[in-house]
Amino acid sequence: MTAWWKKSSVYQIYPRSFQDSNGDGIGDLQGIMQRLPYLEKLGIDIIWLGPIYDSPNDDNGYDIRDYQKIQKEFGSLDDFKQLVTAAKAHGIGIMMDLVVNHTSDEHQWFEEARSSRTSKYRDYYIFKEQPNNWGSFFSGSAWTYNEPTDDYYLHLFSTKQPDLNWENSEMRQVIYDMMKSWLKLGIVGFRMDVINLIAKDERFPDGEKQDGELYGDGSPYYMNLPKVHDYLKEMYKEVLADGDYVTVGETPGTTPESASVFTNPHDKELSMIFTFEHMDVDSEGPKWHHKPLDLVALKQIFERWQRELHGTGWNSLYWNNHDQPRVVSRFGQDGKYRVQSAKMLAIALHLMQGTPYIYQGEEIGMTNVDFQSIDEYRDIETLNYYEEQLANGKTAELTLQDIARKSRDHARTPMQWDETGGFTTGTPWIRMNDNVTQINVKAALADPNSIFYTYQQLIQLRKNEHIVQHGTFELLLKEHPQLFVYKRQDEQRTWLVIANFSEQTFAQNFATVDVTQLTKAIITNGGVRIDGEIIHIEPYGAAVFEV
Ligand code: TEU
Ligand code: CA
Repeated sequence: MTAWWKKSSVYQIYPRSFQDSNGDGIGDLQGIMQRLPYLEKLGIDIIWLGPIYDSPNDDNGYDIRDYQKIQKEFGSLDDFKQLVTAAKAHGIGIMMDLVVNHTSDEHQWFEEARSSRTSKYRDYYIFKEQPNNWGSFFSGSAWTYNEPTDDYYLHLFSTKQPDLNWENSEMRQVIYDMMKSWLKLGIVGFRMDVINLIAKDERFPDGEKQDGELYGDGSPYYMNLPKVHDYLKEMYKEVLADGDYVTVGETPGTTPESASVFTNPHDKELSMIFTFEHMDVDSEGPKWHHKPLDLVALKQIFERWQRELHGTGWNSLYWNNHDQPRVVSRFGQDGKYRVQSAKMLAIALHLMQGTPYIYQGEEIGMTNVDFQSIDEYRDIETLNYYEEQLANGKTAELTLQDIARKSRDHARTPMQWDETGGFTTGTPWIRMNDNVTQINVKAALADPNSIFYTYQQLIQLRKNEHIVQHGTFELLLKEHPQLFVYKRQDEQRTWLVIANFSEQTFAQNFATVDVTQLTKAIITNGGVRIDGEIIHIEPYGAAVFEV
C-alpha cells in the first residue's frame, strides 16, 4: 500500500502573512479558516502551518516561549481546534511546525536555567565557561554571555534562540509528550525545524576558519551527527509509531546518501526531508553571495536526488518556502514571461518523484518585492546581516543589493487576495507588494489560463497517476544549458517532460524519443509544439507528453 502522503501535495501557510481576520495587520487562525474553500479548490491535501505557538517573535514564531499555548495574535486554542476540524471537512490535514532545536530565551525553562547554576533546567540547554569559535546562522558568535551565571550559552540562530540539549533524556521526554498532546488534537504530522542539528559534538571543538572570517564553521560538529538518528528513532517509537502520520525534516547540509538514511521506511525516522542543495545553486559560499543559475548543475542535483531516493527513501519537492526568495523572480522571469515561466517551473518540479510543497502565493506567481530601504525589511537574518556588513566596512548600497536578491522577506509579504490586497483592513505588519493590483487570487481565479489552474492540474496528476508517484526518472539532454528534459516511466507508460528555463526558442529533436509518436500534451503552458520530428519550444515553454 502506498503511503497516503506519497499522493499528496502540501501547501505551506506562513500564518502572519496569510489572512488577517480582525484588522490588526497580522494574519491569524480565523483568517486561515476563511480561506479553506480556496485551498480545497486548489486541491491540496495537507497544510504545513508555520509555528503558531506563543512567541516573542524575534524570529516570527521560530522562537517558542510556550509549546502548549497559541500565540495570542493568532488566536486561541479553541480557534486552533476549530481550524483542525474545519480543514478536515475540506479534506485537508494540518501539519504543524515543530521547533525543538531551540526555544525562545523567554521560555520558562531558559529563564530558570540562566538564573542559577543549580536549576534543574540548566541541563536542558548548553552552557559553557568558554565559548568556541562557532558563528551563528544569523551573524555574530553562536555564544552569548549570561551574566547571572557568568558563562555562555549556545544559540545556532539568534541570541533569543538558545539551543536545547538533546543529551538530556528528561528534556526529550517532555518534548515527546508535547508532540503527543498536539497529535491528540487531530493533526496529521510535523515539519521538523532544523532537526538534523539537534545533536552536538560534546567536545564542542572550534570550527575551521577561512581567511578574513570572524567565526569558524561549526557545522561538522552539529550537522547530521550519528546521534540525530538515535533521537529520531526514539521519537518515532515514543510519539509516532501508533499513527499514520507524515513527517518532514528540515535538514540543511544533507546529501542524498544521508537522506535515504533519514527516510527509508525500515529505519522509521522520517517520511521525507527538505534538501537545500538546489537552493544553494545560485550562491557561492554564503547565501548572500550571488552567482547566476547554472541549469546543468541544477539538473545534476535533481537527477542525483531522484535516482538515489527512488525505491529507498522519499523526496520532497519545493521551489519556495518562507526562507527563500520567490522562485519566479529567481529561476524564472517575473516581467514579460511571468505567467509562462511560473507555469514552466511548476511543471518541471511537480512531474518529479516526491511530495510537492507549494508556498502561499506561488500558485498565483507572486514575485520578489521592490523594497525601497532597509526600514522596509523585518527579518532578523536580513537585519543582522545588514548591520554586520556595515560594521565590517561594506557599503550600504552593496549590502542592500545582496539583500534584495535573497532576503527571506520576499516570501513574507502579505498574500495577495484581490486588487486592493484583501489581506487586512488595517496596516499590514510588512508591506504589500505593489504589483497586487495585477497579481492576486481574484484575478487568477477569473482567468482560466492562470498559473493557479496549472497548479490545480498538477495536484490532480499527483493524486491520480501512478507514473507520477512511482515512475523512474531519467534525465535527457544532460549538458543542455537551457532545457530541462526528463522521462518518467512505470510498467505501463513513459512520459516526457520538457521545460525551457530561458527566453530562447528551440527546435529540438531527440535521439532516443520518436517525436512523431507524441500525442496531445498531458499538461502544457502552451509553449511547446510538435512538428514532424521536431519539437518547437518557445521561451519558458513547458509540456508533458505520453510517449
Ligand atoms: O531554517 C533553518 C535554516 O537552515 C536557516 O538558517 C536557513 O538557512 C535560512 O533561513 C536561510 O536564509 C529554519 C526555519 O525555516 C527558519 O525560518 C528559522 O529562522 C530557523 O530554522 C531557526 O528556527
Ligand atoms: Ca489578526
